[in-house]
Amino acid sequence: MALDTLDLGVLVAIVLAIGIYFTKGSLWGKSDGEDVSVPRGSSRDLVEVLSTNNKKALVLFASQTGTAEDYSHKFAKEFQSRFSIPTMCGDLADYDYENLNEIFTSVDGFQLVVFFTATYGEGEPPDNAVEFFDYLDNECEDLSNLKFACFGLGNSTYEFYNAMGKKTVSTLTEKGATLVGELGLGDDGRGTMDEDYMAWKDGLFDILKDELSLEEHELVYEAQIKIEESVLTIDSPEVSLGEPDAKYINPSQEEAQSLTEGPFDHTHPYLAPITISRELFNSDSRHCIHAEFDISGSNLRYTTGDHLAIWPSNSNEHVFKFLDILGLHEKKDVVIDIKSLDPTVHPHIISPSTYEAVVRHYLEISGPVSRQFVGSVAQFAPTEQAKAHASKLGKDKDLFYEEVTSKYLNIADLLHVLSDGVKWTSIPFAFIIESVAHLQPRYYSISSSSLSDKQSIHVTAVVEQEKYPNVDHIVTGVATNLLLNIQLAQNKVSDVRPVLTYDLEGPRQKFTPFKLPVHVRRSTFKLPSNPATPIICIGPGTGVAPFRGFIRERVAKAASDVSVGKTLLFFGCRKSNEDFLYKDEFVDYSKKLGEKFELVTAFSRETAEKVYVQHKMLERAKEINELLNEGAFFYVCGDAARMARDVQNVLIKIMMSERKVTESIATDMVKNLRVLNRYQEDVW
Ligand code: FMN
Repeated sequence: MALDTLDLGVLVAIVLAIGIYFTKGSLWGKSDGEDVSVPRGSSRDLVEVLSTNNKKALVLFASQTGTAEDYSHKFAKEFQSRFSIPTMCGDLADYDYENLNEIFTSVDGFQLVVFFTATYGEGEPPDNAVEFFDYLDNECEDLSNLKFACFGLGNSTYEFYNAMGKKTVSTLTEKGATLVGELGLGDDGRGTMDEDYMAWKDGLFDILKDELSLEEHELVYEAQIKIEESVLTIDSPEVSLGEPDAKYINPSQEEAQSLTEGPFDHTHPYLAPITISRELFNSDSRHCIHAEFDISGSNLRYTTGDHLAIWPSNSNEHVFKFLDILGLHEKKDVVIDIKSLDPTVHPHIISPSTYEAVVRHYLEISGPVSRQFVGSVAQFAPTEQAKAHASKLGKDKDLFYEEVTSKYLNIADLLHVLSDGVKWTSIPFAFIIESVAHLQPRYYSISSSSLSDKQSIHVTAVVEQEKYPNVDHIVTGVATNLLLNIQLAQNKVSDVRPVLTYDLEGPRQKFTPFKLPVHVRRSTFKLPSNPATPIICIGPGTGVAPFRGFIRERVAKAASDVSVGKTLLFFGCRKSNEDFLYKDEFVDYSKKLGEKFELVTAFSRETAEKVYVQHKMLERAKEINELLNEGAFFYVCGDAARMARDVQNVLIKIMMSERKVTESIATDMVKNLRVLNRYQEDVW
């Protein structure tokens, strides 16, 4: 199951989620920046870095999967440009915070700190911000000099909506800091993140003009990086053709060792062979892929319930359409050097590289376009008509929704429509790199058990291919269609024509045969430490993925004579003969676990009335209550928007009817289960 939204290039908060706070600092290593006064990583002292680089404003991001990071870069660039205030953008994990309060007194002319804060888990900070919030809670005493603004990134379908943005504001103000403007709340759940950001940013800029007496200028693109075409060729050994990181290009002995030894993380993935892949659906139009990544011979480790990050590349169709509309098709193999013009700006791209490699491996080209992008690309339009149309779309929220968002246009589609196919040859490639979001890894709940499948990691991914009414193309996800292509090629399936095709060989054929870069993200979604504890699992669709891992773990335990508690699994899909994932396997698990395993199924399209897992839960109210009384853990995995919330409401209902308590007491009981970690969610 995928946890990534960007995958679909669309929708929802996390029709799957994804991958990562993605500070691929190491990827920058190969390019020579210009006169870097305080190179990245050399100082964690904010006052020193800001002073040395003559910066007067600071944007910091708390980001897990890169969205807050992308917005913070965008903001820093626009703020600098609009107000002529040199602005630095930084990762919260890269600095110490002891002198946060002194910035305003020690850095001459310093104006403002802006936080971009995403929320994870049950209202928790992204990994890169854990230390920062620890510092605020436990060490920080005084922030009375600090003037700050904050934009929170969250999803209103989660119980702890934007909890970390809210916490940033409440904690900083408690310590005496002054909030400028209001906390911005970006909501992935309603799909309005971009508009929420624009509204907050415009409001903040108005306030800043008044409160800080800042003078606003017309927004003109100022490059922070420089692109130079190189004398090197695509065959030069030092050129990156999209290798997952610099160590993969031309590894020294030590680097070669790290390719199997790790450590593996968001800066350095393991290139894992997919040894087995298969189709799980029985359907002409829908696909779900089971893929097994071999981790033997590597130090990549996982525990049951973790997530696998898959680093995708873009499809041939998207890459060529994108290069074509920029007029770069003929030059796709030309080698370019990417250099920073600002020592604090670090493009996450290994260079030298080629135009094609950059587009294929680093840019999020198949996802939705932001209104800000359209407004700013207008200045490079090839015709007056395209320019006027792009500027209008950039300014008109409703028109933009009607003509772009609701039609699921990506950047290349939109440029094509705006200019009627005339190539946009005047867009500087530096602008493209600086303005297009970075391609992020996609996260999948691991569907294997680290006990029974020590040498392999399994994922279960439904292929994102949506046909919406009034949209003339199929909206596709990046990573899941790549997995489909691998499955078709690996099993030599010739009667399925994929919507997208990919370069499966990868840079310098390094991905042959069937390898993909991956790393593991630890999760808190875990089995009880005592295997005898009963568990209730609600996992419709690909939400069943982690529960397959849980069950395999219990089967392995039972096989070595450990007593295991009951596993009651609720699974739902459309039809028993179409999308019933792992149908045969469950029969096998039943044989092995006997009465300790029970599968309850809900098939939504087999009866006149739709039946979902929630309905089946109600039918089993008595048993659910009894298991909870025996100390059962309750798990939910799948769609956050509707299912997870409905499941919680149904559980409250069950508590009310079975325990004869009021709604408010039942609600508290469920809350209490969460506090005790006996109610866990892995939702997107
Ligand atoms: N948003 C919330 O408001 N509250 C949450 O508790 C929450 N938990 C999440 C858990 C997971 C596994 C994922 C994938 C997202 C969650 N979100 C939650 C939504 C993210 O905060 C939101 O998608 C944000 O844009 C991600 O920013 P990032 O890409 O910078 O990490």
